[in-house]
Amino acid sequence: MGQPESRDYRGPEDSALPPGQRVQRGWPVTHYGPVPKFKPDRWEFRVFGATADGDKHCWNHAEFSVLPFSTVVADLHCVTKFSMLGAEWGGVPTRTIVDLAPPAPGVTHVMVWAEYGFSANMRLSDFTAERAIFATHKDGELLTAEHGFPLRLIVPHLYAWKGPKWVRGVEYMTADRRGFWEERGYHNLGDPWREQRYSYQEEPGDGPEL
Ligand SMILES: Nc1nc2c(c(=O)[nH]1)N[C@H]1C(S)=C(S)[C@@H](COP(=O)(O)O)O[C@H]1N2
Ligand SMILES: [Mo]
Repeated sequence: MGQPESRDYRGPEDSALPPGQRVQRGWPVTHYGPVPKFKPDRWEFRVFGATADGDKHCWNHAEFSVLPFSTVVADLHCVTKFSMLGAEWGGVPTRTIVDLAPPAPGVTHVMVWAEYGFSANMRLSDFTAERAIFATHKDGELLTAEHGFPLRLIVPHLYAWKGPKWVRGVEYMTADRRGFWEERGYHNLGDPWREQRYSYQEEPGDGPEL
């Protein structure tokens, strides 16, 4: 077989590689801005916005580190067209966070926040997808600083800009709002299987007015 294979299988209609993507050897580093320095005593993970109980939920680094750990195998698709297939991500499933800090009934979307104000929006259903995970590890090793240490989000079925590195929290929202790249020309939904790369491809209903 000449084609790279993903270790996870999504369904008969899917090939391993979304349209227009190619596999790149190694693991490129892609992000906007500088790599933040991790300050363990100041780090906090916050769930806020429209929570069920109206309170903010916070974990310091020690508290976050003892949340139940699990692993998923998932691909990473960058909109600049490289994909990395079959990585094993270890960390805390997004569903665990949602169980511990449930959203209010009217929540439809989340904004995931990272250091320096980087953000990515997605539907609550995308955020709570089965394999979505706040990752601390890749292939059994701690993430490096440039790949998002101490924590990054992986949402396997969306383009990788929807997975902030250096993530610090989640805002529950009762309406959609654009994140950092979604305000800057990238598609509000970002499904690589539909090649939803740029905002000019959006159809009515795909996202808030630009
Ligand atoms: N905080 C932050 N996270 C980010 C980005 C960014 O600019 N800032 N870029 C995203 C993009 S476009 C991609 S492709 C992936 C790249 O992850 P990698 O550098 O580990 O390959 O990180 C995503 N997470
Ligand atoms: Mo990207």
